[in-house]
Amino acid sequence: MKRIVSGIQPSGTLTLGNYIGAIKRFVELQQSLPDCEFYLFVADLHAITVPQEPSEMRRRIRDVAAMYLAAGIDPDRTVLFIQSEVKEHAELGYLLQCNTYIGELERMTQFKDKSKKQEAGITSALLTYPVLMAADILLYDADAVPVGEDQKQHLEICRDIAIRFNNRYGEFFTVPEPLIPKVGARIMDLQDPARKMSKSAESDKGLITLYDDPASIKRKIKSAVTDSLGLMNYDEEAQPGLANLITIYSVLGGLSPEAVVAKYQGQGYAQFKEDLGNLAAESIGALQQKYQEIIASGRLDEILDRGRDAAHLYASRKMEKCKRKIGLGRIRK
Ligand code: ATP
Ligand code: LTN
Repeated sequence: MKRIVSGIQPSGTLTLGNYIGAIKRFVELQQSLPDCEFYLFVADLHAITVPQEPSEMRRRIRDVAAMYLAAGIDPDRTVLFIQSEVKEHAELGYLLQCNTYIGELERMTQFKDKSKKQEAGITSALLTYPVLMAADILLYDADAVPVGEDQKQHLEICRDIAIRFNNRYGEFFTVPEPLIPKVGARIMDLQDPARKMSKSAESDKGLITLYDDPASIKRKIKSAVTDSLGLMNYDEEAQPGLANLITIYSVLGGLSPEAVVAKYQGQGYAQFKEDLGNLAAESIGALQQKYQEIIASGRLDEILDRGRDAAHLYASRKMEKCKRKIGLGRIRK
């Protein structure tokens, strides 16, 4: 049976970018692929590669899990769990580090970007971040990994690590395919369309979070940077701000970008922005309502316990085999 695996860091407040690029996509796959198994986790071990306030982090871990469920993750279809509760992730991460070169990690753009942002105290775990991510994926023999565009390079190194391991020790890991959406793989900052909308951005002006109230969502969309051409086109190069808004409309409204362009052809941006503001406020409002229901239901812990046990069962078996393959441990007489 094919397995699909993904994760999100509890490194800040979830954004519309996370929802469109990753969460919504995962839910759609879960609904459209009845023959696949799904594993989805809160990547808390990844979040601590940069400083986090402990009590904040603990709250966000629950928030991310609850938001996944609010978005339509079905705990009977998807094994939903917290990464740090399945110790094999860290364990396999170490074994894979022994098959990864410093040079290839130093070339990762996310490492370069994140270490540039920090003046001092760049942790060694920030460098080895993609190796832990490879462990998350290879531990479950994932066939496919749905992520946004920014994770493409990490998926490539994961594939390289798997292939290298298989060449060295014999076929063992499944080499995964990235699943990157055609539309919505990279939602941009509303104030700076050259930058990715990111939950760890310094200012929240250009990002819509999944906790924003309707008035702020509408305000942020209204003040989103566009251009002075006043022409409804889907052109990421020449009109990046507008293209970003069209993308958001397209995904939330279930229309192709071309259909959105056609719908607003000949009109200025104001009406389009107003409608998009309403659409986004409505979609996020519905999510928030479900989120409150999940929190109030008191089911979260039971779901996460079940997820942890199921994930651990798979992971521990794979890990045992992996150690044997490498030659660790003793020979049983
Ligand atoms: P950080 O800014 O702390 O690095 P992030 O917002 O990039 O975090 P991640 O937890 O790293 O979020 O990513 C979770 C998932 O959301 C990944 O699959 C990632 O590709 C996707 N994602 C993140 N930002 C965007 C975006 N702006 N557009 C589309 N997908 C995104
Ligand atoms: N690094 C990812 C989060 C993540 C992930 C994974 C995604 C950690 N482990 C395994 C897919 C599969 C990110 O989106 N920043």
